[in-house]
Amino acid sequence: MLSGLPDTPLQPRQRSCAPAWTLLGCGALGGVFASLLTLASQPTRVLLRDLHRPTLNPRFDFTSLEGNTQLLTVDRSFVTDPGEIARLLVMTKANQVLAALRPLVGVLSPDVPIVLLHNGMGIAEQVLALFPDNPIIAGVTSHGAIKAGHFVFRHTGKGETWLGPINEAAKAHAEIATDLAAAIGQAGWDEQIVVRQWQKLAINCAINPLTALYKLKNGELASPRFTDVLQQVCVEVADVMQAQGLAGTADELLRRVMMVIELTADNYSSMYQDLELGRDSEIEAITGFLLATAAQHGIAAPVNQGLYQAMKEKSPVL
Ligand code: KPL
Repeated sequence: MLSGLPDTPLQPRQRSCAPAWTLLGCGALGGVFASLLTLASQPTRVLLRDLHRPTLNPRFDFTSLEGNTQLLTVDRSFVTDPGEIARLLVMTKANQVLAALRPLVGVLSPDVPIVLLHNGMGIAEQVLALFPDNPIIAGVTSHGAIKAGHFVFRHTGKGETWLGPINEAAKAHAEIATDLAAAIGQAGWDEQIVVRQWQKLAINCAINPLTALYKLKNGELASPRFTDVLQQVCVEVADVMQAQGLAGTADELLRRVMMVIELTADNYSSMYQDLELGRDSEIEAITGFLLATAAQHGIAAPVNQGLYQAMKEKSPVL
């Protein structure tokens, strides 16, 4: 062997220093997922905006479902200098996804899977246009979370999480759901993720505007006062789903809505929290998407239209 040369062959360049997960979006749910992944010893990094450039890695003050609070040091980097990324989990609000991802166009390697976990629909297709070669995965989750301060996160409700492929390239990445399940308790892979997205859309169309407009906890929607409006919202969503060629009845959607109302009874919906904090809500990606799709099929959706309008004007409808 020639002196000075390594005696083992050089390995092809790997993403050796890339953590298993890079999270974009450190709101309530992003903070809780980053905490749970860190606690499960899955190397996790959060991508922060330069605006919030802390010198040190942030310390998350995380309270679990059981009420245990602990401080977790979470690795961080910045959107402008993200470092190696193995898989990107995007947990911003629906209305921030595209702006958050734009700086990564031309930076993100085309084989890096992008997982989108936000409320509402219609965003994944736009992400695909920005990153046409990357595996794009859409997800739905009904976990409850609260951001109670700067890097202070509370896990307030255990929900279901489902992921599934938006494009062909994503179909080979079911292991992402398995890894996620090891940290958050349950996460499934569903090739027909679009059906689950619509079921979640129905839940958000029903729960989010009403809780935000009437300043209620999710559980308060179980009152008979809301029975008719919840039912009507589900009838309209089911009509649009059927027009889209998807199976879904109003009764089934209503059953799911009532189940989430019960399971997250003590939670404030994300739209309630957005409105209270004066932030933009996800109404466009939720009810706005439903109304746009209904219009394409010539379907009237007056109850959802009323809730949409009320959210725009921030005044209750009942
Ligand atoms: O997704 C939610 C949200 O608040 O956005 C639900 C499931 C309604 C839980 O609050």
